[in-house]
Amino acid sequence: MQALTALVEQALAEVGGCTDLGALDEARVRWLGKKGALTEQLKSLGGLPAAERPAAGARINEAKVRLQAAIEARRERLGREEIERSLAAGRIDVTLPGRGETRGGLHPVTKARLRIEALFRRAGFDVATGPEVEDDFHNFEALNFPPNHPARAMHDTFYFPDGKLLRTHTSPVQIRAMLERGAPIAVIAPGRVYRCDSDMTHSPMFHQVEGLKVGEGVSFANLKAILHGFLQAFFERDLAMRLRPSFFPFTEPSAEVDMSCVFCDGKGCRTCKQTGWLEIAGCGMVHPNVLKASGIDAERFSGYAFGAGIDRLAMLRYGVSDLRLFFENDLRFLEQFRTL
Ligand code: 2NL
Repeated sequence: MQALTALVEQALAEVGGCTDLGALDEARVRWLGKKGALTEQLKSLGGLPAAERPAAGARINEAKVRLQAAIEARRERLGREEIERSLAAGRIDVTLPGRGETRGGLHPVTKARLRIEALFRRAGFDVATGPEVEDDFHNFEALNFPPNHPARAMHDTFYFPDGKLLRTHTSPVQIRAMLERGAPIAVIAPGRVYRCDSDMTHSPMFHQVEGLKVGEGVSFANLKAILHGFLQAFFERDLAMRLRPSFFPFTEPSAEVDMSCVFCDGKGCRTCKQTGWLEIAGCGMVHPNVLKASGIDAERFSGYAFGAGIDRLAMLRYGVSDLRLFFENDLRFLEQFRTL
């Protein structure tokens, strides 16, 4: 009787000292398992006189039940503590501010191109695209460049071994459009062009937009109006435009397009080299030979065409001083064009 009481005290103390479910289960096996200390007590009942057996058995069973209840209570408490620990470890404070998502943005050259496309669409032009790998016919011959003419050398062309080339301007897109759709037609052709030329202000790949309108009675005055209207809309201000005589094989007459400097308003500054003017495009009336090579009746139809560098337009519009910034893709530069 004395021994059983001591045994139960020891068992309860051990159960109370268990700090995890594993240790508690080991204790249970030690005391109540098949070879457990209390189980052994029951087995030893056989050695008692028959008269004492019922009372002793009852006490041992009572001790067993008490211990089982203690183990169960301990198990419940340890289980609850474990759940609470894991909840505390994985706690998320939903009231904390988020880390935030930084938005991407369009490259300034893309922004300029989309702006140009929108403005010309509004003026009734379609936007056309075409291959960057071209053939001699679409890039030169149809544009009235005579074979072996020095103007071809002027374009610093990248040639492939099979005679194909990287287009030096987007004119071939317009030649293809005229061949496919005939006249009347009004298209612009924005895109990448390539010239074997690289320094501070020239990249071997740059972006050009050309425009072409062919119809009955299309005049040089129409050309001036569309160019001036475009420049004022693109730069969102009143600005002066002037034309200077020039030469291109594919237009006659031809002109260089200047606009009053957007930085000094024509007063003279570093950007315009104190002239008050910025050279912004080339233009002219489509040469009859070009119309003919494109399957258009040059007696009935006339047309104007122009070409401008998108990179340069983007530099002037967004105040970028160095062309190379457009091609380095430095995020510190590009981030400044993110729109919210
Ligand atoms: C410049 C000059 C120009 C054209 C491009 C053109 C296209 C066809 C027919 C006739 Cl299909 N002309 N394009 C005309 C005049 C000038 O570009 O300085 N570009 C950056």
